Amino acid sequence: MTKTALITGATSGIGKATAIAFAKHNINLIICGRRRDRLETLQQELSSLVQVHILSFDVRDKAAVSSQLDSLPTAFQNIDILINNAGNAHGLDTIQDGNVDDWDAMIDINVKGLLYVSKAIIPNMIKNKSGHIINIGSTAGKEVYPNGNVYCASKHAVDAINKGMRIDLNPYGIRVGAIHPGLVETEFSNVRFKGDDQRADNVYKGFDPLKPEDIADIIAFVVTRPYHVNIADLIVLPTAQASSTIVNKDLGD
Ligand code: NDP
Ligand code: 8X3
Repeated sequence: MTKTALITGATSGIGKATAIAFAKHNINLIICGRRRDRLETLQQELSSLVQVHILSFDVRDKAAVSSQLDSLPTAFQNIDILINNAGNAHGLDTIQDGNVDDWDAMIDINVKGLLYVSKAIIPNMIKNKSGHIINIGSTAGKEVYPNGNVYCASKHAVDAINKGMRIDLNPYGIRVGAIHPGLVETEFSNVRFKGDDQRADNVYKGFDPLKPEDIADIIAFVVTRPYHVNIADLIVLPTAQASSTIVNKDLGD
């Protein structure tokens, strides 16, 4: 039977690439993000392959998350796969120079937003005794790097929530796993550096970073394994990257 996936953060980067990969695997889509125009363009692009529904909301808005998910058309109410992907870093500062609004954004989006969306979708998975949740963490959820403090904390929280979800949903046969990418060239650094695109571009200069499609391919592989196989935790790095702080730029791009 055709499955339905809800992807948060589908307007850009990893989420958008995952929507495209899923459409090629004949998985119906609920694509989410704040930039509705981008969702509409993606819907047009993919609707010849699968059914695509748009939900435009800010994951920080608890009421909007629950009302949007409560208002899904019948054909989209049974969500088999949840990709908790929406998130970003805001700023790259020492803890003493950190901006409190940036801290709020990262905790509210990357942690609380993921929880709000999950809270709305898990009950139906429990009822079905079936479902698959993939949480997009980060290498920043496995190690802390200079100036990464609160972003790293938010992704460590995703790592812990992923493990907690897997334990608590185990009685219901729900698959839960996380994918933790290293450096992926998306709009991530443009957001982190608040529109300083040159600084953002420099992050990915001098080596061959991951592309969003690399992560999307892996997510598609994970969700298409036989149901008794749960890929629980996966770190994916560009070959040039050994850790958050060690990137070999001698190889070139
Ligand atoms: P992008 O900036 O390209 O995409 C971020 C996505 O998140 C957008 O679709 C954006 O949609 C959505 N989003 C951000 N804030 C909100 C919000 N408040 N409400 C709803 N949606 C929101 O970055 P990536 O694709 O790289 O990031 C996707 C995930 O991957 C994030 O969780 C990130 O932390 C993680 N990651 C990224 C890595 C990288 O190097 N790029 C490495 C490791 C992990 P919109 O703005 O339209 O709302
Ligand atoms: C994004 C990768 O290294 O900027 O999570 O934290 S990094």
